[in-house]
Amino acid sequence: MGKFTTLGEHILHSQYAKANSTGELTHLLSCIRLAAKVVNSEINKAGLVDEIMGKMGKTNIQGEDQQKLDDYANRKFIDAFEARSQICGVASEEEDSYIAFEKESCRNGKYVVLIDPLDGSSNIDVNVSIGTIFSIYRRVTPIGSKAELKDFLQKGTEIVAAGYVVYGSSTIMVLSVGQGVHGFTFDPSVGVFYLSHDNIQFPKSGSIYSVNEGNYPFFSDGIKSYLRYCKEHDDASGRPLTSRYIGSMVSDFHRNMIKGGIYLYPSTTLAPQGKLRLLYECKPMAFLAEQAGGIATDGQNRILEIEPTELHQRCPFIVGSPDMVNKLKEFL
Ligand code: AHM
Ligand code: MG
Repeated sequence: MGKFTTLGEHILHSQYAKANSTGELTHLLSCIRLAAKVVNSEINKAGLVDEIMGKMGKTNIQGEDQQKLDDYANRKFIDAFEARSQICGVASEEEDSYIAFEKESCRNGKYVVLIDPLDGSSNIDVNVSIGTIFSIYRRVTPIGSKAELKDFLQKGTEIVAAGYVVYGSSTIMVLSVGQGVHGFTFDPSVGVFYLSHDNIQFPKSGSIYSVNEGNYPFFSDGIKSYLRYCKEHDDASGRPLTSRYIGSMVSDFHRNMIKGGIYLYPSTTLAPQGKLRLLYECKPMAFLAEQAGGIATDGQNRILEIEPTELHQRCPFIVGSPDMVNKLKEFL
């Protein structure tokens, strides 16, 4: 595809190239694009509009504070999904349970969406990059029925499409429908996402490691030795590495995928399953990582092959350039 290719054109092109494409996924992805634009516009007002800033004063099912923008983004995406008929249900990090849409047209939808509407929410109030993460699966229950839990508890190997939006110095949507990873930068003057990063590949190795090192005392001995290795001086292997941690996984992942690096949120003695959610955060990013030639693991298992047992399940997560992830594994 040439210069000035839009996200819409790219989606159409990738779907038309597929046999048996009914256009439903195309419509669904357009719906995500539209909701992302709406959320982007609201995020850009954070700090200007008082009501948007600050906490909602309530917590989600995982006991975390919900920010107003979390709630706004959550509603915008869910409303957009319900307004179209391609999906029968949605599971969101901000909802207690999954939502099975009642409308008959939705019950005839063949997809479900899992979403983290605003990842990195602790960064909202301080003008630091945040993002949206989504993944799309084909339902396993019969078309025409209401979505059920088993539609959402699928292995990552079943993902049909996944992506994220980074609301940063510019807004970018990064998407894969299983044919590589492509990035589209938003031009706010015309309201269009243009293809800016065609066929993104993780560099084989890199010089960046991203981790919340404040958790060091609670890491396993293997992770501690790996972090010491990252900081050792060794000219031949280009160490010490550079430490970069934004605290918005989407943004840390995005930078590492472009520049080469590794992101880790491992288990700790305080949180043996780590912090990140398998379904909303780890699997979609693992899908994108593998599509871009990277590796995503919990330390032992390929993330995409982990069988989920509950919606808000957490999972240790290590993702990045293949040589770096393989190096880390030697320490575990
Ligand atoms: P969130 O979805 O509630 O924002 O939490 C996920 C975020 C990740 O984006 C980020 O990498 C991590 O939590 C940061 O956690 P910590 O503050 O413990 O380093
Ligand atoms: Mg999140």
